[in-house]
Amino acid sequence: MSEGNVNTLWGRIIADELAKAGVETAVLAPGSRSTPLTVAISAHADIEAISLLDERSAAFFALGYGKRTGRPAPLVCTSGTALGNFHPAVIEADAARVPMVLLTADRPPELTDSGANQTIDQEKFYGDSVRRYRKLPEPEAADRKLRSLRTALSRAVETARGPNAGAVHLDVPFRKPLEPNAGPDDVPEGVPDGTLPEGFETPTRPATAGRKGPYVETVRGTSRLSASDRCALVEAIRTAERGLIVCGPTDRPAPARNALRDLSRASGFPVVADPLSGHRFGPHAEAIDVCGGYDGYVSALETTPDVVVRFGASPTSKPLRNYLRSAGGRQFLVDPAGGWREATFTASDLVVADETRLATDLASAIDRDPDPYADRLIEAERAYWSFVDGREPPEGRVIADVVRLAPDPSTVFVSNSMPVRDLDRFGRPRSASISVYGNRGASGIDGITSSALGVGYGTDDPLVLTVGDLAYYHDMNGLLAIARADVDATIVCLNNDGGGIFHLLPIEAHDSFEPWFRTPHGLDFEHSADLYGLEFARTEDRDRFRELYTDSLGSDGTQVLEIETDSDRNHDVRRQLQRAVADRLSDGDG
Ligand SMILES: Cc1ncc(C[n+]2csc(CCOP(=O)(O)OP(=O)(O)O)c2C)c(N)n1
Ligand SMILES: [Mg+2]
Repeated sequence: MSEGNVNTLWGRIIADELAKAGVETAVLAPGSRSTPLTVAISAHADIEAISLLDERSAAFFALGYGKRTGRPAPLVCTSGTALGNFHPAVIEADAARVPMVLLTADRPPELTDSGANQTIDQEKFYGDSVRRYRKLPEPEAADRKLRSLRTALSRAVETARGPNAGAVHLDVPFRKPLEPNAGPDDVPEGVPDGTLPEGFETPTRPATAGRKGPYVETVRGTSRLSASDRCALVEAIRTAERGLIVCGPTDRPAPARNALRDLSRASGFPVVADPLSGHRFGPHAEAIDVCGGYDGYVSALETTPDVVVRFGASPTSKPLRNYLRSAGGRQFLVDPAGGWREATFTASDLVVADETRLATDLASAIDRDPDPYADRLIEAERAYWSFVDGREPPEGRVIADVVRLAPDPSTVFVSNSMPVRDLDRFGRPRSASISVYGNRGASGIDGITSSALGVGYGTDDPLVLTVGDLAYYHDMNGLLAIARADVDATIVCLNNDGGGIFHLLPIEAHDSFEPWFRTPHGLDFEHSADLYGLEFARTEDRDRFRELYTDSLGSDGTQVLEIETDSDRNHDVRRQLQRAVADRLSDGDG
């Protein structure tokens, strides 16, 4: 580059500071006002920039990447409606605590409310869905302003990462010229030949000169209970008559697997693991009793625990949530961010502490034998799996196979609606390292494909996406990321021609059910695979699916495997099975 102006300088400092703060990937959507950001970030040697064209899909892709890696992939878009398309993913990031950094380009302030083209009010655009909003000042090559810019960027990355992770929104105004052409004489020497001006390249504070890393280094401790608060918890666990550990959804296993294993062994409390908790699958599932079939049998259990230790967000399973509500006893909700994620309001204690630290501390202070309730739960778990194996409804069977046949290690993304519920009910715990993700923060069926591909971009594991047909339809634009980000996936699309989940609701009995709720569409998705150059196969047969699935996992490229199902029949079998399981458990066949 031979030229530059103050916007070029501003963009380069932003890119440089993001990289120093640990950013390795950024997602850029095309547009003009964001030119200084796009040019600088795409040219930065330490940032892998991905160009995605639809802002809604781009934002979900960045969300997926943030879920898998725990690091934000900054998003760049132009001014106007473009930033509106980030909003659904920002909502999910807020609810599910996913790190994101949004850099929305804006017009100069005097154009707000002027009728100027593509100019909208971008101030606090995402309301309370972001952890922080900052409008950056207009670019200027002044020392203090540039220090403020670096501080804002390094803090944005840190704030986005947690402990209450979420999105940080930086609105970035630019006035023309936006391209890296020579502008008015407003930058110091050095910019025109492509380097940052001396003094702006590294922090100018003498004490940190030459330090690598971000302009502001953040050191964060882990929160730990005081000895007396810990004692109270130890006492409650030690004297429990019937104890249980519940692990709800979270993107990083919390507590860490070994710490959970130690706590379960020391307390004698069995573990109930949501499929999105990071604890349903993994080597620890061999060392301790991990229960995964509860969604199918917990409502039939007569006994409830009197002490429950709960980690993560509220469980996906409604039967489990109802069971915990009916338990009533002492329930400890552990949340390092001090949030409240328990909508039945039965938890009695909020424990604000790091989950791993807490589990390790408790494990070293307790030595309690399993109680008869633990034995009963484990017995029900064993009986459940041996009974349902081979009796699953058609869609549940596919999901059971998806995790049963997934390689070790692998990463599975599961869509909302029936896929996540079926995984909860039919995904049997395994000792293989299968990392499962979903968008359960706000449970949208938008952005599923993009989120999955973003997750896949953040790992070397083979990637599987299990998705319903409406969710697949919703984010077909997201398929573009397969080529543009070079991600391979096995996409299992359960096509029941509409929203099968609505069969679970009383609206099923009304005339409006079919046209307005189940909404059959009759789309042939093979065309979508053709459009994006993907392989496509369709089957109704279980054995054929298994074959296609294992072949896909063992080959390069992306395959879309469509399984045709009849949602009516699927729900009939699901209901019958539920009744049969309940009868069996209450017969004491255990
Ligand atoms: C963005 C968004 N719009 C609407 C909904 C409401 N909704 C929940 S599930 C569902 C149907 C999903 O259908 P599909 O993906 O085919 O899964 P299935 O129910 O058949 O398992 C709808 C419309 C939602 N959760 N998110
Ligand atoms: Mg469907």
